[in-house]
Amino acid sequence: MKMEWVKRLLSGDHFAASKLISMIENKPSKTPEIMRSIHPHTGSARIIGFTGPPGVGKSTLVDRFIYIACAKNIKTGVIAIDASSPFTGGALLGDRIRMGDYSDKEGVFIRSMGTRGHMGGLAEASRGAVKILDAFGCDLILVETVGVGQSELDIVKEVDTVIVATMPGTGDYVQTMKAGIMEIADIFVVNKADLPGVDLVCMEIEKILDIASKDNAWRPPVIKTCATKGDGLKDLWEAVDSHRAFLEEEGRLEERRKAQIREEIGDLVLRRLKEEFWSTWYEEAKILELVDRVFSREIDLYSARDLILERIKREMRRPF
Ligand SMILES: Nc1nc2c(ncn2[C@@H]2O[C@H](COP(=O)(O)OP(=O)(O)OP(=O)(O)O)[C@@H](O)[C@H]2O)c(=O)[nH]1
Ligand SMILES: [Mg+2]
Repeated sequence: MKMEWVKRLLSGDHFAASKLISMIENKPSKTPEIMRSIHPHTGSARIIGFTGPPGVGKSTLVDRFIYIACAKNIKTGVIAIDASSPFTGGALLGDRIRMGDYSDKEGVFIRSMGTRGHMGGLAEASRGAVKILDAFGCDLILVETVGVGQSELDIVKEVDTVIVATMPGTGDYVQTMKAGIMEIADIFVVNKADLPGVDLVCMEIEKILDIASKDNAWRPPVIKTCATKGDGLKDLWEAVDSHRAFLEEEGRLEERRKAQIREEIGDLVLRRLKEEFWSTWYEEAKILELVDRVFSREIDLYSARDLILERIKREMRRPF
């Protein structure tokens, strides 16, 4: 049954793409088999991440990108992770793009994924969704993530180019960017350039870049946009193209993607180990016995840990 959906996906069936994403969202036990069968068909899409604090205009920027991509006949997929605002694509393209699971009119596939109902974790589900859209034949995949912190850092694990969006009046955000976000941004966007204070934010970012950028090979450009009017979008698109060209030099894209694969393998292994621990070990009488022994001061916590690890090592030889 799953293979049938995969076959339909590979032949470009929108509904199959939607169905398979639902499968990995709702039944993560099916994910390995799906991923195994689509893996040979992935790797050719360009993947761009849009991140930044709530309300800066990420969805509006993504909308604009969809619009440009459509005009260039680029098959585009969008994954919006935990985004609170809907796409306004309708306003841009009449009723040709509708927010929803799939829109098969213009070669655009849009999908929102929320934190709720993800048995296997949102990061894993969203990475899976990106791979499904890749196998589906999307040439361009846009990933929107909202929030500050982990979700922004997770984004680099799946994209080629990270666009960090800010807007005037986000001084605090710019300050926190020093911690972590500077390193992940390939391009900065200061959106809502129609509002006062835009140059100040640009200057702030440039100042931080002056101090932070040790690797001179790529200095993230800072682009001003007004997404609602479409101003600056051409510059942003060009910046993405330049970054792509940069990645394609000296094997950087390959290096980046291999680093991502490494991270993903690591995440999968750790998740599997955790599951094994919680499901099999934590409930076992054996651990309760260890708790008693630690409580009575017969052994200490670290010895208890080592005893468990020893046993896991032994028993891991059996299949999970
Ligand atoms: N003035 C102005 N408003 C904008 C601009 N871009 C987007 N907006 C508005 O800002 C609001 C938020 O835009 P979204 O695109 O939904 O922002 P977002 O970052 O996707 O928001 P979340 O998904 O909730 O994090 C909407 O009312 C937009 O119309 C802009 O360039 N200028
Ligand atoms: Mg949004």
